[in-house]
Amino acid sequence: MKTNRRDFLKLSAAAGAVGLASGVKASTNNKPIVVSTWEHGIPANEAAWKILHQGGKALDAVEAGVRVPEGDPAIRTVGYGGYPDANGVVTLDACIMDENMNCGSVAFLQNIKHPVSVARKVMEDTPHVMLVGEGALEFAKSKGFKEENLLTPEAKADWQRWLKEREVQMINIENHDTIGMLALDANGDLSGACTTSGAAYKMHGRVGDSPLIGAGLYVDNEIGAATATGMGELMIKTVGCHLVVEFMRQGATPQQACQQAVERIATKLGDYKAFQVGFLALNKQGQYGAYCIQPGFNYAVQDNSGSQLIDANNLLKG
Ligand code: SD4
Repeated sequence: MKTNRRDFLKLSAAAGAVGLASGVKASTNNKPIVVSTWEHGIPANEAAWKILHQGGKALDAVEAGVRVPEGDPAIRTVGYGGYPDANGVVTLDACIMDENMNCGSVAFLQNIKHPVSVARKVMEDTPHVMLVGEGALEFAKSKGFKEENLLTPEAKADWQRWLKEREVQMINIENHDTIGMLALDANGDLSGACTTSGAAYKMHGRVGDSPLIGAGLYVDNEIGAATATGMGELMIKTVGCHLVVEFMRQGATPQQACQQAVERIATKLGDYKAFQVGFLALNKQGQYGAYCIQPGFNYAVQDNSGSQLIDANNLLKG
């Protein structure tokens, strides 16, 4: 059997997992480290690691990291090349949060390839946290971002096929891949970023959890950070990432905290089995963990011991 890069990474993750016990390293001070959602987290982490391993800031690392899938047309769920909404329009959601509770966010942003960098400008150059739609676009242009068409011919063809059948797309197992990234730098500071084109063929105007501080991303530099992927409505209803961080504050490991947040969703929301939700968390000590509803969610980790892709444990053991 041919072993491809993905299999190799999985194998190395499995080997590492013996000593890892869900991301709990022997050392309680594992820094720098970067973790991110899904397989496309591997090249994204590589970009973040270039900054982190030279002693750079977590904030710079997460921005540089998530820009990789944002700019990659082959990644159909983030930035350029992302699936459009039901009207055939690519609308992007992103946010970023630093170690001082500063945060910035954009939602329903169109024609800008790197929404995370616009979110950072909102954070740094305005008194606000969130800009949406036309206002966000105007702001981005005023900061020198160039407007460009984000709908690739491949994404357009998929949308045209979808138009014929108009099947409602649920975010379940295959059709999602938001990138959420969390980093702890050599200085011991945490930051996070999250960016997505959202649910494929969503209603025009729909905004998910990814740009919402507390739902799709949360960072508390005393405790830890969390990000999410999957059916955003479930994270919004439970303020999921804030919940994960609060569980860590109460003493849970990142792994336990993610599990408890998924269990909260399962307890509170009757329809949870139809959807996928995955949480990923990193604490102040550099311990990490993840948990999801359905099998299939994985996450990428890069630290001084190398790069790994790890399958998250799930509620509905498949
Ligand atoms: C959303 N949470 O818009 C995003 C989609 C997603 O992996 O995570 N996809 O609801």
